[in-house]
Amino acid sequence: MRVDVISIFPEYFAPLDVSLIGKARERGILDVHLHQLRDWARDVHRTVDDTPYGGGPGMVMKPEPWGEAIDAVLAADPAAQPRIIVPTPSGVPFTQKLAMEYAAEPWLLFTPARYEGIDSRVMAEYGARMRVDEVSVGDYVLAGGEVAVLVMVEAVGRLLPGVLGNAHSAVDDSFAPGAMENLLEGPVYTKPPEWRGHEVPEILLSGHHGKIARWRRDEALRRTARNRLELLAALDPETLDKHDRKLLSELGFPA
Ligand code: 6GU
Repeated sequence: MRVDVISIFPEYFAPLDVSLIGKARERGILDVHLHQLRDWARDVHRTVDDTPYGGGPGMVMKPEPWGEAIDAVLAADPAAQPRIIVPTPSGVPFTQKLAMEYAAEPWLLFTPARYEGIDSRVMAEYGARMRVDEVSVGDYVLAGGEVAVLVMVEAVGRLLPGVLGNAHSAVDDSFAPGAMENLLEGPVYTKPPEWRGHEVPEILLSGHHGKIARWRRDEALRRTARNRLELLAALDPETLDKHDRKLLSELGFPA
């Protein structure tokens, strides 16, 4: 997968050199290209922002540098088109489902903004020619979209074939489609079996795979009920067995 990022802070993306994503890049699974937006500014001060039409606080990113920067990235492969992802707190929520969709794309272009965002005509211009998604990573406001891009590249990158080993697959992830859809993963343990008087739940030491799977599902249901009631409400009743229903009604959530 090719990933391009245009930003006034390309140095913000140093973490992409490290760990899982750094290794994926070394192995050629992920091809990251960082671009300095100011390289496409035309004045001596390399200005990329201006005051908002209609008044109000803050500054808006000018359309011309973004247009020229995006055109230059598109020209890298005129036969293909990237999916353009514009990080903004006003966007659609970034979810595991969207991460999986992006992981299936050959080419992503991220355009993280500073200030109050990018002149909306940039999204209109490219949105008429290709897919442009305005995406938010949560209900809070960051100082800029760069950290949101790091979040998305990490979530997408770990789903690329060959990035996680088989031993460490993404199928049991919280939010993964299938059995874990709308469920949070429960607690995990490793050696020693007792630490500061806290014991590992005995069932995990039993070697009884069926009972362990059932216990893990119970814990996932409990944790979801405790931390994310709205996810519990979104559970598909078709995916709940008799034991799930019994547990949920004991927790005070009759099916
Ligand atoms: Cl994508 N950008 C900014 N600046 N703030 C955010 C966000 C994005 N998602 C949540 N908050």
